[in-house]
Amino acid sequence: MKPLTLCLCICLAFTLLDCSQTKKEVEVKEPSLKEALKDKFLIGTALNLNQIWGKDTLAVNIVKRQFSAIVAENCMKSMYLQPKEGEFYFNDADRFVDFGEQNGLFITGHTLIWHSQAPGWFFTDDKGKDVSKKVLIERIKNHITTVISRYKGRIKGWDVVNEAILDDGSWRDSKFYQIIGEDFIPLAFRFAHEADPDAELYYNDYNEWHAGKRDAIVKLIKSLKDSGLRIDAVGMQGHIGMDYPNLEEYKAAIDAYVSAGVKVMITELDLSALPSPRQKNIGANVSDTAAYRQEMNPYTGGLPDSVATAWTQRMGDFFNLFIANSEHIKRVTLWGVMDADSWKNDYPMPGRTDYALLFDREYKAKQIVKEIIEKANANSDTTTNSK
Ligand code: 9MR
Repeated sequence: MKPLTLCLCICLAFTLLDCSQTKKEVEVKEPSLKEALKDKFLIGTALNLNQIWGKDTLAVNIVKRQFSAIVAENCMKSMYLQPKEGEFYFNDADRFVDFGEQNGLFITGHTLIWHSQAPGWFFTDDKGKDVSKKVLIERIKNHITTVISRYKGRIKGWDVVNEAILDDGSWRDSKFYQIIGEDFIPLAFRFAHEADPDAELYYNDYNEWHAGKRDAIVKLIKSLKDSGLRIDAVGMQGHIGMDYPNLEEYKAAIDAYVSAGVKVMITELDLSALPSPRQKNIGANVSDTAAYRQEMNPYTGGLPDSVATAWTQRMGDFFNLFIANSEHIKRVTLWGVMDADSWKNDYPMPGRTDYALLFDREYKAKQIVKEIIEKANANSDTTTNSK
């Protein structure tokens, strides 16, 4: 090699080395959500199977870097954990819990008793008829005891009952309710506590800012407490839209739950950027779907700047609320890592392109991530957290 070429090669090598060092430093120095929010609340995400099994490495890197808590999006629901009576399938859930422990993440179990994604056998006998109250209570007990005991001391908190109350405050007419009556809730909390007395226990629901539902949940919390049962927090699913709910309603609900003597967790946060087929009560009722309409899917080629700005502003307003109330909020969990994986692409209307989460379809952090970090840092001298 000629001396000039050699010299050029060495210079290039140093330049490349220098660049990669600078990049490394930038990566190391860039603050993360979990660091910025560590004195406020846990910041979590739901994991899907590709993430749990390490296939989606880009998402896994985001989870490790940005989040301090995880929940399984689907694999711990009863239809997956106990597809046939007495036959449990724990492979995915085991892997999920291992992942959480290996990465020092707070692990929540979701969800023990839910009308949706429950296996059909749970409620019926071998002739297809509804089982008796006694049999259903036995099945609930067996499911809860088996699942919680397996992860005793490792899963720190459980969504014990999910979505048992409707927006107007009446009981959901689920099989649990039809066969057992409202007692299925205290029973589930009792069985959960007996299986792991140290685990935190939660009631989780959507639209909990609706006054009717809010008041019914407050009543439920009080009655559980009056019966000497453990309930640590209410999980407020945060399936929100650009025009619902308003921040005052949401704040009033947080205050109501806190006054009833529990912590609050924002458990399934996503903000749909799309128009909603119904007003104000979209929530997450799995059966409230609408047929696809082209005009309801306006942003297939990307969000226009004005909508992206409004989205960032609105998500930022919610994080301002969470940070201002962090004394009472234990955890804020996003319902997924990046936009392409969000269930909102198919709910309430299938086949749309939504932009509901903090990371975009290229796995890039959206502007809001930087803003949340700034908000947390700006607030860090003013709030102390006892959690
Ligand atoms: O995000 C979940 C989606 O992948 C499933 O198809 C759906 C089935 O009902 O459940 C979704 O998660 C739900 C969560 O477990 C409970 N609250 C409402 C969520 C959205 O339906």
